[in-house]
Amino acid sequence: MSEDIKKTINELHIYEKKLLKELEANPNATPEEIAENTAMDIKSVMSAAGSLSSKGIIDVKKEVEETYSLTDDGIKYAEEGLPERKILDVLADKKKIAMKDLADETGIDKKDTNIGIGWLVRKKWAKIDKGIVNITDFGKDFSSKNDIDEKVLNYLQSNAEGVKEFTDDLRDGFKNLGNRKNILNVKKNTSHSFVVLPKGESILKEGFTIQKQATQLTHKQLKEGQWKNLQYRPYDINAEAPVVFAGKKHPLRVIIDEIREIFLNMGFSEDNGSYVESAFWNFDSLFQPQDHAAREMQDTFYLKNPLTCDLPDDALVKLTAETHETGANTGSTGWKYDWSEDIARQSVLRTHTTGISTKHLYDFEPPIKMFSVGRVFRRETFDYKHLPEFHQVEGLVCDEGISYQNLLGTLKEFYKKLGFEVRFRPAYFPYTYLSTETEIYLEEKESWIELGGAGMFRPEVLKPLGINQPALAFGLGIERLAMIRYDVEDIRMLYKSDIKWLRELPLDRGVEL
Ligand code: FA5
Repeated sequence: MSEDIKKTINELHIYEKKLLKELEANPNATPEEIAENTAMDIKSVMSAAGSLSSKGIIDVKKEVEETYSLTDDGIKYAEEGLPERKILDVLADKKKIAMKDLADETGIDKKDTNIGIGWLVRKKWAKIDKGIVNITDFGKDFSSKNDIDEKVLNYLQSNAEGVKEFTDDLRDGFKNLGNRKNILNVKKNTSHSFVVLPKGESILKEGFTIQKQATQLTHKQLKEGQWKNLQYRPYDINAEAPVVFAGKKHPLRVIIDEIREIFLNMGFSEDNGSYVESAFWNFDSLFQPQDHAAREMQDTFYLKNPLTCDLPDDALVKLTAETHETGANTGSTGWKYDWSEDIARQSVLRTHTTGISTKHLYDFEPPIKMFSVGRVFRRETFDYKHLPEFHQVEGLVCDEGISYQNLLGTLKEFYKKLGFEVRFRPAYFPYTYLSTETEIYLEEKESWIELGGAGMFRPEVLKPLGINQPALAFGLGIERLAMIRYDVEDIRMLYKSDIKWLRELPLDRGVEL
């Protein structure tokens, strides 16, 4: 204990010491008195007090005292009477007055007439009936005596220096006047007092001397050796410092950049497509029949402008049509329906990034190792794991000898590099066989969440594009990865711009400056 106290004393600033000593001699001293007795300015006294208080050495008590007085309007009302009183005076004589004649009859201005009539009715001194103001019995009663508001008004008028407190009998009137506009003036006076706490008592008991402390060393002091005899105050290296929130990248941007880096390092090259795509590339090139559920309005955003997109060259369109209808040369029987060019021309907001892969296969010769990152759009209802607009990373590898094992290996490697342990589940996509879905376990939801779909492109996809080598492909949701990485239970958090959450995201979770 004593060691602690000694250390605390050592770290006290000279102003803190002066303030403590003064409080020892004069426990009830006000900040102003302390300033005078110690020859410190009041600012230094308050700052030393704040510092002592943060160390639990003294307590700083703050008291706010309010003084009430009348405003100019208040003084006018005290002298001339409140607007409702002026009207009541006339009403006491005439008993009723038409609303329209009120200003003329009472001789008060329009503003006060309106205020007065309001209060007259509220105080039940008068009733208005079909535009006529009639005095009530209650009003007659008050015609010769003051009500509580007027008593307070008079009291304040006779105490021009201001009133700090009202006796019980006046309190309601004071409240009423306070609720009216521009009658009462409130002056606030804040005062501070200090109380020495047990820790402060121990410091005073231990005792200390007040010596001038060196705050800045001069060249001369260093050169001539005077620094050796100076008094220094040790730094408190445990003192709390203000928290600084450095600017940093959005967590979603961070994870996207990380994903790009991983694929580039794994030898993939990057391609990208456009948000607006033809149904041909988004669906038909993927052997999705034209009556497939995913194409329905509830899943896909169809565009009015442009209403349609151009189709690729005739040979590809013709082969795609034949594959859908009969299987063509793919060894498949096809979907057995009449394929429509009009449906293939429809323009859609891409629902996935897989159309980029088929386009890439059409434009480039194997060997191919391509990835692409982008936004996709679906008519989905928001919930904790669904957004109508989200990001996917698409991957494609096409070469002689590529197998389903390569697909699993590639995905495993990718997720491992991101720090995730995933499981694979058999799945179905119209354009792949074998197909799989990767999943990860969500502790909080006690369920598995799907991270992405993948598979080996079917011959019905590859053959029309002129590809004879096998191809693996995958499409992974990025927001879901971010959700897990940043431990958010609801995917919407990523787009909320919740500044508190963004600020507090620790840098060691991979968030970059
Ligand atoms: C596809 O989009 C396929 N194109 C993936 C694919 C590519 C399969 C290549 C085979 C070969 P799916 O609809 O399951 O699959 O979406 C893939 C991932 O996107 C999901 O696993 C999920 O992580 C994410 N995702 C899907 N819908 C949403 C949504 N509404 N909000 C956020 N993420 C979503």
